[in-house]
Amino acid sequence: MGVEDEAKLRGDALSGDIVMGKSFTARNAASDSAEERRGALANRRATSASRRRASRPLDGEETDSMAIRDVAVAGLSREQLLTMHYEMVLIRRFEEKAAEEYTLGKIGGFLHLYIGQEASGMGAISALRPEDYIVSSYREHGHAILKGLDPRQVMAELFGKATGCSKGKGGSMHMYSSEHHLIGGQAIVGAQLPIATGLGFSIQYLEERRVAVAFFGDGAVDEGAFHEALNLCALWKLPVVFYCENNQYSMGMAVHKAWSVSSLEPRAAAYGMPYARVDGMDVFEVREAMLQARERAVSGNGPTLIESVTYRFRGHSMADPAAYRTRDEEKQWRTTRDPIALFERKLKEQGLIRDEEIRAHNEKADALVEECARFAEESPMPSEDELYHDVTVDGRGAIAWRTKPSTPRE
Ligand SMILES: Cc1ncc(C[n+]2csc(CCOP(=O)(O)OP(=O)(O)O)c2C)c(N)n1
Ligand SMILES: [Mg+2]
Repeated sequence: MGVEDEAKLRGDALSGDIVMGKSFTARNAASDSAEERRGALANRRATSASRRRASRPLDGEETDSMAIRDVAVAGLSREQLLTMHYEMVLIRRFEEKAAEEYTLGKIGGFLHLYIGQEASGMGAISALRPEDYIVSSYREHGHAILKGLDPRQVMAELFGKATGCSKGKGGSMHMYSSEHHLIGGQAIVGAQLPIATGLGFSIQYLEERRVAVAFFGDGAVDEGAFHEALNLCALWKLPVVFYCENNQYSMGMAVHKAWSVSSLEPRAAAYGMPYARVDGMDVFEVREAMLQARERAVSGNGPTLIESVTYRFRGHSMADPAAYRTRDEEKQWRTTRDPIALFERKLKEQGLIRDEEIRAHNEKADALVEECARFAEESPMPSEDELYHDVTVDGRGAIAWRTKPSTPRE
């Protein structure tokens, strides 16, 4: 993708914030009919979809005719590696589509994209088992999909619809699925660390063989909750993995301006905890570290702190023009460290993927995210009654009382 395309995308993202406000309403009011609006929407979506396809960089030589080898890499079969490639493409496409829908006013609230961090999520979650818990931040759409949630339900949640994974009541920052053991996206920076600690305690208490993984950003390590969680987990040898996705910025604050040390190693050492620093743009490196941390945890040897060094390619949220860093810095990362392009290059070097397979994955992901948006659009809004459901575990408490048929609400 050229810098100009990126600038255009950024422009779109920014105009999205305006679109959410007055100008969107004005344009809607001016439009002659609902049908006309739907047509305009479809056209805009189609244009953006083709721009997304056109902008996807293919890395390296054309390999359509190359001989494919069916060898395992890092213990992963070609089939598994291709699935990982597809899933990384899918979560990027999903976010691009979400950005587009946000600019169209279909998604309310904030929207934090995971673009650029795909290998960090894929490597980590591929090392986990379905029964393992994960707790994440508000930048969790990719985590949710990689953990097995249906992308349609994730998109519907973004749209605030009843078919969303949190019944439309959570939105972008609160994806949740007890079935997939995703114990939430958390909007409070650092909240996921004590929650993972609690999950770790329950795993140990119930003598289960699984782990709880907290996914958090570099900003969360300056919260008191980080220190409380690490201390208790280390003291009680709880089966927890602390996975810091250091994308080098917390909102507009660069890590080197916020940390008095250059890595999290001293902080892990403060709690006598094993530590690993990995290249978050390298799926294999991340996966290996998470496999080791998981093994340590389920063997009763306690928690690990992993620092995955990565980069978010977009602003903190759709509302952020990222004025605190240079376009050159972003370009450098996008053109030389794109985690999907790096993975493709590795697979090509090993003779494990053809360009036609890369293209097919992109097309399949594009088709799926279009379907997700259609599904979300056509889904109903939650009913008013939903406000009172899932609020207390056992139906007791003030809110449950207020919803008793015999109790007037006002
Ligand atoms: C306790 C708390 N303090 C401040 C905020 C406001 N806030 C939202 S996101 C954010 C930055 C967090 O950055 P980081 O942890 O690096 O995660 P990233 O956004 O980079 O994934 C801040 C300060 C908040 N949500 N919660
Ligand atoms: Mg960060």
